[in-house]
Amino acid sequence: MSYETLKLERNNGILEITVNRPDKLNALNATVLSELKKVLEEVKADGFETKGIILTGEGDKAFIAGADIKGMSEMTPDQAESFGALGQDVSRLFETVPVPVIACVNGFALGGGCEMAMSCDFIYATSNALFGQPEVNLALIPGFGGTQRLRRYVGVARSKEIIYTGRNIKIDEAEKIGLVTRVFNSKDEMMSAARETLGVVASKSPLIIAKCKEVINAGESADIDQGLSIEKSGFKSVFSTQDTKEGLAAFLEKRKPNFTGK
Ligand code: CO8
Repeated sequence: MSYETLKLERNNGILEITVNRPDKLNALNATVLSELKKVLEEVKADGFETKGIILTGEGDKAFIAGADIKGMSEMTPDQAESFGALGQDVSRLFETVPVPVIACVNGFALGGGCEMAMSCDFIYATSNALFGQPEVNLALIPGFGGTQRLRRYVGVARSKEIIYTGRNIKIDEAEKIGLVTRVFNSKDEMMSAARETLGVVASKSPLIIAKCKEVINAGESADIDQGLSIEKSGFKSVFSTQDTKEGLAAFLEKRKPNFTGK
């Protein structure tokens, strides 16, 4: 299957998705979003054939410079609602697909680009990365989840300051405020590190990683008692898996576990 606006590469179960519109700084139009949605829905249904995902942008200049401004300039309110819904669906798929997703941010991650990065599990970035929610400069508000997700990374007050001013966030600040998990000197270094991280995670039971992701995400909108209750149910549920029996037995038998995803 070939895509007009995405490049896909698979190595050892790790899927690398590169948004490929470098002449438009990888801006997200409806085609990019529809193609991302299709790929992510396939991963969701592939029974852990895919063990992890890397999302990045083509070239060194931009990860994703936002939603496509030209496209938005011609939209009616109803069309804007559908476009916003499509972007939100994609962001929700990155968030809920049952495998780890790393955003590898090279250059601009503005508006919808910052929002897509934040919907991944965590963000690796190069030292030339630039983040921001500049929507107010266009008399827009963030529409692919930025009003909800930025505060989960940086807190409510800081997210308001960033969104109200529409200012850029350079890498030192992005790292300091917890938006970015790790910083690299080059894109090659970042991609190697992301592959290595996902390789480590892929050596665990995919069921257990999926459960960790599900429980952590569910806790985002829960209070501490609800969150602990969700954790308790998750903890109980893994005891019905073969992988948990195998993990515990392998430790006791002083051997490496052989996880099957069952
Ligand atoms: N959309 C469309 N095209 C873009 C975008 C974009 N977001 N960003 C850059 N481009 C295009 C430029 O128009 C230009 O195309 P062309 O060569 O045909 O004129 C090409 O990419 C290269 O860009 P520049 O020449 O501007 O490159 P510079 O290095 O001079 O500047 C910047 C780079 C600073 C990143 C600049 O391009 C810029 O400011 N881009 C816009 C950034 C922005 O404001 N992003 C947020 C957009 S709004 C948004 O994302 C809302 C998300 C939620 C939507 C919900 C809808 C309901």
